[in-house]
Amino acid sequence: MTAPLRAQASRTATVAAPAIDDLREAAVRVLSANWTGTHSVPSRTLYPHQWSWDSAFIAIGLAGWAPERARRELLTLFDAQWRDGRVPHIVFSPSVPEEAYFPGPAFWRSHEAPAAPRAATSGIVQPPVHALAAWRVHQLAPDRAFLREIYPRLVAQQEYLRTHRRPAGDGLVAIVHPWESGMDNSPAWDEPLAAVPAEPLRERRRDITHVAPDERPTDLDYQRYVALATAYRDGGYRDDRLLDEHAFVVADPLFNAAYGAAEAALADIAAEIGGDPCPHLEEAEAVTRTMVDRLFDPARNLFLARDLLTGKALPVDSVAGLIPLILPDLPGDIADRLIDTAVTRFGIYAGLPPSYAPGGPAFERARYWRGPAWVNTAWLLWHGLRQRRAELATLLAESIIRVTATSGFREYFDPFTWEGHGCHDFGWSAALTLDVLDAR
Ligand code: 2M8
Repeated sequence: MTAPLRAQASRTATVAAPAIDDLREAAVRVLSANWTGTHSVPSRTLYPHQWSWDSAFIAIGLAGWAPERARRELLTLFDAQWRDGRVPHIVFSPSVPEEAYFPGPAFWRSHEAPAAPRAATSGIVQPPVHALAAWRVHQLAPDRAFLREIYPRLVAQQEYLRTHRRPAGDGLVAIVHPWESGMDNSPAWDEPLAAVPAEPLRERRRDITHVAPDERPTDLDYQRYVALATAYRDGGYRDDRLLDEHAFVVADPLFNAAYGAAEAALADIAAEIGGDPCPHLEEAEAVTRTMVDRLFDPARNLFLARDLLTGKALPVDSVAGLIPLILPDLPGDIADRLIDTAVTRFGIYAGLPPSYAPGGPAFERARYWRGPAWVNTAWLLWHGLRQRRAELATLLAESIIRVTATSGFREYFDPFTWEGHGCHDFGWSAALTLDVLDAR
């Protein structure tokens, strides 16, 4: 463990009961303020539309006290599902002006794509954590009618990934943009992104009008993000020649773990509504096996992303490499090795896991996904640890509570001091705090 993480280990005081009540009320206030009537925004300032994986996490936090909203959150997102099954990473609100977020609907031009829905959306996806969320919402507020409504849409989401996004034919789902990973400027993307030609931005970035530039991706990153999205859009968002025509094609362990965990959740959902869980269980098992074969690095005791254009593993200690702990079929010995890494290199005894392991050459404690700790990755790890190492899961839940009680529902946090960064009143920080509070 690094020195600052060891220093942090002394912070074991639990949050007192009145403070817990305040925290719960504050979380509900944030989620109420971010609710638009049909869905939630991640942040009223920085992210004024509906984001895909944010909505899944937010639905989980709504389920305990506003279950009707939780279900509406997910159903609104899936109303914007494309006819090919893809669930877009952003659904744009018509009432929000174009200049509020870049790149907005005029950039993505989804209505020109043959499979697009009526709503204006982006054309890329995010980690498919929605089946997991739908199942959790049902566990917290049982409603079979909701499960029956959402199940075919969740199946179509998986089907899109299975049939359109496995370009290498090796069973791994590919992402075609760093934004699809949800961990946009993770150091894991530095190498593949360096091969993407940067083009000068024609539009002004809006993110750095809300948040300090040194907490966000650089201009060079943005130039490449926009170049990649432009190329995908100009190709009609087609996926048939990705390995020949696209400049960024990567298998990410977090994304693939979400895909596998979604199949396991679909098995539960299918069983609950009288469907057949078997195909889902088989697919969950198959993707777990493939991930262990292709992405697990026994020297690092961590799953690594793989660049599918070069075939090379990307040797970066990202928290994404621990997320396969959410796969129910992950072999026990691999899980133990991941847990060891989570404790020794990501310090989860002492706080939330940093997005990138401290000590690595790209580590920055305040810049977005290059070191800071995030509540959603901590929650995914908590979820993965609950059945395997209950005492560690409890510690992680207490850390989520202590960090948000100390610093508020910020977007992300310094992994050593817990100072908050990014925007305030951030949806999934509030929602997932509520979930771990309810699970106590
Ligand atoms: C961040 O990503 C968006 C682009 O999708 C951005 O920076 O503008 C990421 O943290 C992503 O994971 C998240 O879903 C989104 C909204 O919270 O913000």
